[in-house]
Amino acid sequence: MNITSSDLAQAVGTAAQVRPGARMAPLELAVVLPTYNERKNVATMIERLGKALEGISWEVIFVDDNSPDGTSEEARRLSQVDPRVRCIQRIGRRGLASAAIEGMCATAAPIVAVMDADHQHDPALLPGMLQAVSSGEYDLAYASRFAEGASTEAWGRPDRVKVSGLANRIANKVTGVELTDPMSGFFMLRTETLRADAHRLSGVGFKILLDILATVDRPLKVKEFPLNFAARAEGESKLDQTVVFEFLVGLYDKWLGRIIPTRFALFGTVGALGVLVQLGALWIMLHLVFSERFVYGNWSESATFNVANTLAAVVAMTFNFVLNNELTYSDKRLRGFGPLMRGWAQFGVTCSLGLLTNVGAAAVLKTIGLHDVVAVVTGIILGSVWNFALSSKFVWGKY
Ligand SMILES: Nc1nc2c(ncn2[C@@H]2O[C@H](COP(=O)(O)OP(=O)(O)O)[C@@H](O)[C@H]2O)c(=O)[nH]1
Ligand SMILES: [Mg+2]
Repeated sequence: MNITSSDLAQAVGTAAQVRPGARMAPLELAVVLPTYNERKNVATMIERLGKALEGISWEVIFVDDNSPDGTSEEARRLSQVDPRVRCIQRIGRRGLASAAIEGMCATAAPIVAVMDADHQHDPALLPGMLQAVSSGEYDLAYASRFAEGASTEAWGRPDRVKVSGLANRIANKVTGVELTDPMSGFFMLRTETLRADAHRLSGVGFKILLDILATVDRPLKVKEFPLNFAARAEGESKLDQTVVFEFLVGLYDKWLGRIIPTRFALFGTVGALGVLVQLGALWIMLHLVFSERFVYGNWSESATFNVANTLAAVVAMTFNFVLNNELTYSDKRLRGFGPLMRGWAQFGVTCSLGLLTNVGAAAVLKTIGLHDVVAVVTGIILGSVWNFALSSKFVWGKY
């Protein structure tokens, strides 16, 4: 029996809502749209995709990181009456690159595209890109903001154009990938190409296209499509604040990530900054707070040192918690007063072993006559190994 869209409509009693052209032929193309707070763009994107992809059998997959604005609910609402619409709602996760990878791995379509959901990418390029990839002539098609015939004028962000230009040059040098816009978030390839190397993609920070090009061993034949990069339709950019940081993290991950894992390197860097904070706090306490002019002047020198160093370590611990929450674990960031206080307390508890090691080792080393700085730094190194192991599991590791 052939089921038509009007049969479907009758069955669910929503004739008016079933979109014409719902899939009756084998799936040709999946469009993955990573989303975070894009509720207002969901329906209009589906509409534009429908127009651009007429005559093509396609589906769209929203990969939403549990956006507080209800993007997932909106996608599911439309999905109920349009089988071309799917939604992956990720809980306790953040990250554009990993969302794109999960979306691309979740389709049965032989070819997959990734686009921004905010209307900055023109869906009208999709049929041409599909033609280039499905004909077998090219392995990958992508839309470039900087190719001949492209423009970024409508974007209205000359500052971001400059950052992108610089990032492109660095990326070209480090990865050897020569494209006019390797940071583009709009591209298409065969899903089997992606799947073959999905486990080797870094999925952090990096723009996913560059990640793919730098990861796949054999060179991919790439076709460039000039893009008129538009201004965002609704909502606001999530990458404005972090675009430089994400870029550097991605670059590190591709470059040295296999030797020292990126997260550990970030944790270590934050820890190193914490060392400076602890030394600074210790200096302030020894010279200003616990100085002879104050009531503690009659404490023994080593007692004063241990009390001051313990307090300095607590200051550094708080500093590390804030920075790790913002940077190292930005994909699992704790938000709001309650979760932050709980996280800080948990960080304190899980680090208390580290803190004991830290302060204890410093005290022992000091009594055997080592210099204050050597004693403190050795304590910090020993303590931070504990801190990383425990906090990544108990403070940010719930998921
Ligand atoms: N799933 C998911 N999507 C994201 C995340 N950050 C950004 N996006 C989406 O990725 C696309 C590009 O992000 P956008 O903020 O517009 O970056 P910009 O275009 O570089 O300013 C948009 O569709 C965003 O909703 C994230 O952490 N998770
Ligand atoms: Mg955007």
